[in-house]
Amino acid sequence: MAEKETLEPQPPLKREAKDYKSGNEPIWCPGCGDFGVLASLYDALAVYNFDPKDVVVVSGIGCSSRLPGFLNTYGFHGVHGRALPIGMGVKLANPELNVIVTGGDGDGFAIGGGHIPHACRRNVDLTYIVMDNEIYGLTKGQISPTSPLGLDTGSTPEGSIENPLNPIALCLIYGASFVSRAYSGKRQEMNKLIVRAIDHKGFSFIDAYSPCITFYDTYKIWPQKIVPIPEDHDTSDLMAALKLALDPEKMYVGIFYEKREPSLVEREDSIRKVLKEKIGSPSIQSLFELFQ
Ligand SMILES: Cc1ncc(C[n+]2csc(CCOP(=O)(O)OP(=O)(O)O)c2C)c(N)n1
Ligand code: SF4
Ligand SMILES: [Mg+2]
Repeated sequence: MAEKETLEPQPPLKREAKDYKSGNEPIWCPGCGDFGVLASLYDALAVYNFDPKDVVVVSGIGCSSRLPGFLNTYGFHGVHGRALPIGMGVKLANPELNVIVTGGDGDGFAIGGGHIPHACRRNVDLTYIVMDNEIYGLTKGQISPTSPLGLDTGSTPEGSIENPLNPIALCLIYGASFVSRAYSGKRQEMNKLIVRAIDHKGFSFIDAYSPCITFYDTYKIWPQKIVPIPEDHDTSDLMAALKLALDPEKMYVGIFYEKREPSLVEREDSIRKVLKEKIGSPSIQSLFELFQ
C-alpha cells in the first residue's frame, strides 16, 4: 500500500511584480511612458500581495487602454470613453474586488468626460489612472483635451486653437476625495502614489503624466516643469489644492487633496441596514408594499 503523503502547512504566498504579468508583451513604442505606469502598477499590486483573482483592471480605448491585457488579473478592455461606468458597475456588483480603471486623456476627458464628475461625486471606491500624454496616441497624434494651446499636430497644422482643460482642477471641483499626479519618468514616486491611491477608501484619481515619444515628445519639455508638491501643503485644504492645480508655470506632482468620506458602497450598506430593520429579509411582496 502506498504511503500516505503528509501535507506540510505552506507559508503564505508573497507575490512579486512578475507574478502580475500576463505574458503578453506590451506593443507600445519603445520609450512610451505607459511602460513606466504599467511597471509601477505591477509593483503596487505586489505591495498589497493581491490575489490576481481579486483585482479587476478596466480600460477604454487608446494605446494606454491596452494596459489590462498585460496583467494576469481580471480585465475589461471596454469601449471608448466608457471605462469608468464599467468600473463603477464592477465595484457595485462585487465590492470585495479591487477595481482599477485606466485609460488615456482622450478616453477620459474627451469622449468619456461626462462620466468623470459622477464617479468623483459618488465616491465609488476605485482607483482611476489616466495616462496623460496630452495627445491621441493610438489614432496617430491628434490634439486631445489636455493638449496645450498652439500645439502643432496632424489635425492642427497651424497649431491648436483650443485651450486645454485641467484634469486636477476639474476632479477637485467635481468632489473627488483623492486627487493626485505622478510622472512615469519617476517610477518609484509613481509606485508610491499608486499604493496610496489604492489604499484610499473612495474614488482616487491619478493624472499620470506619460509621454507619447512618437507623436508629442514631452520628455524634452516636462522634466524642467515638474516639481514635487511642497512638503508643507495641507492635503485637507481644498482651496490650497486648487491653487497648486491652477499654477500656470509649475506642473506639480504628488497628492493635492485627500479626504475620508463614506464611499458609495458604504452609503448603500447603511441603506440596506435601515431597510433590514424596516422590513427584515425582503420578499418581492414586501418591497412592493414599501413603495406603495
Ligand atoms: C466611439 C469612438 N470614437 C473614436 C474612436 C477613435 N479613437 C480610438 S482611441 C482614440 C483616442 C485615444 O487617445 P487617448 O485616450 O489619449 O489614448 P492614448 O492613445 O493617447 O493612450 C480615438 C479618438 C473610437 N475608437 N471609438
Ligand atoms: S503612439 Fe505614443 S502613446 Fe501610443 S504606444 Fe507609441 S508612444 Fe505610446
Ligand atoms: Mg492620450
